[in-house]
Amino acid sequence: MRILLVSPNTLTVPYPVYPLGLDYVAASVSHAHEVQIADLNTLSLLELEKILTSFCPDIIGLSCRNIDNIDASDSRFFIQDYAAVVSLMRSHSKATIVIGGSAFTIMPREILSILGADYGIIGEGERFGLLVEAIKEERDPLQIPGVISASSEIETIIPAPWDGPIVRDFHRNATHNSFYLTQGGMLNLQSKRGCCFNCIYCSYPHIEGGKHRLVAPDEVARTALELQDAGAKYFFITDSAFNSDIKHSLAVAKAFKAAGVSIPWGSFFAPMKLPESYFSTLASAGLAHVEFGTESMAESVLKTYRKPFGVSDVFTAHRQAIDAGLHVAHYFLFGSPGESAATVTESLDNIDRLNKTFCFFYIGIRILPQTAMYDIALREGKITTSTNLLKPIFYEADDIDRHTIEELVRARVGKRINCLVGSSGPDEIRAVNKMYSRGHTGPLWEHLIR
Ligand code: B12
Ligand code: SF4
Repeated sequence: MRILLVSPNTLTVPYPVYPLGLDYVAASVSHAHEVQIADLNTLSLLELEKILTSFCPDIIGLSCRNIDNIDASDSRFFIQDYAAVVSLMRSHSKATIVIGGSAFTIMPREILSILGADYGIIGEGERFGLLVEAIKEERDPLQIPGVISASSEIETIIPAPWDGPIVRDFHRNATHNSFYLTQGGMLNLQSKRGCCFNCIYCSYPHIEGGKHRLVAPDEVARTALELQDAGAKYFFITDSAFNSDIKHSLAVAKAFKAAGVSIPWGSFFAPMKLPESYFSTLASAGLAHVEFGTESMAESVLKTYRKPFGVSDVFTAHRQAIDAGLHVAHYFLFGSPGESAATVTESLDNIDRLNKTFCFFYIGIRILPQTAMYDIALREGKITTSTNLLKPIFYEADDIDRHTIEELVRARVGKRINCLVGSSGPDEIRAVNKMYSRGHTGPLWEHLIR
């Protein structure tokens, strides 16, 4: 059978992201079939149309990565763009359309009904290969865990994590690579799946599971070398939190060194208690950028968020990363249950004490199903079980509204070059694009560190 895998994600904020999920979906398909990837970052809709008529796929897999930009101050919604791509597919192809991806896994039934696809696979895309075989052999795909269709009444619960092999199909000469190599030089890789923490607003443990599934360090290093040999100037490790398994992350760093990985890399980290030499060991293996998911510097809010660290841990982890010579950024998320003018001010006062950093501020927590935040909002009567959460709904704290939080935050950091409130605006996007076109590589926020 001919299988076309499509990435419709054309968002370039904060930078274009290589469609990593499709490499795993492609690897799940038996070699008896022909697989082609179409990445809309590199193809116009007209070019996609031509592929549909010339390649003539039997099955199309569409990757739904982003529902929206989770930014309450400048909300952007992407599902209608994906729906437009599906309707173009319908008018130029008779293929069975299957959707999946992180956005789909968060709200499967809602997205399936808007997109009008034939099937959706909740959770990991490794089950796509099973679905292809079921279609080929005319068996019912709905028997596969996680597979739903618009007409089926199957409950949309996420299946148990995939326990088969996790294999990535990366081709150094794939046509879409060159786009990412010229727009920042960044590719990406995964060193494990899952996050063992359970912060109240976070959908990552739902998407990837609450238990870690580790990729062997040598295998991670082999992939990193492949990316490097393909021309990558940088890679991002997409793990929910790279240091949530300290031992494994150190083993991965050791494997990078042993394998001769020489390009810089970055990842998300939790600013929790770490061995004193942790960041210097990672720095010696190429780590350049640390993106801390700090979210607040008010002790009570960190507790409410169920963060695995307190304010003093943040200062220590920050200092350790700076001492290791790394570029350090923190993400902050205001508007938790119990947030007040006092906690916002406490947080901002502590943030003032973080030296040499870049800060990303988000105001307003996007309520997502399958999170503790959802249960809290429900209990407090801020949503009901019939509220449709696909169009972004942000939690409103009782003691302070989002507008007032934003005023407080902007009044303090709005003019600082090392602070960005909300996801980037047009000026920042233009600046990033300009730097990439001049050959700069990596995430670039290090140029704004103060
Ligand atoms: C790392 C990451 C980032 C990094 C990416 C860096 C890089 N160079 O890759 C950065 C920080 C840049 C980033 C930015 C953004 N991100 Co982000 N990110 C993630 C994270 C943690 C991992 C994504 C990843 O690569 N996973 C590894 C790959 C292998 O997994 P995957 O793509 O999900 O694919 C698997 C399955 O989903 C499935 N699958 C995928 N495609 C398909 C297709 C078919 C047909 C099938 C059957 C299955 C399938 O199979 C794959 C293997 O199992 C996720 C959360 C999470 N834990 O999933 C959020 C996440 C994807 N991000 C999200 C968002 C919103 C964004 C931003 C819009 C935020 C912003 N305002 O800037 C931007 C968008 C960037 C862009 N250009 O698209 C949301 C998307 C959902 C939503 N709420 O809308 C997520 C889910 C987090 C969340 N808040 O819930 N992100
Ligand atoms: S540590 Fe990060 S990825 Fe894990 S649950 Fe908390 S916010 Fe989510």
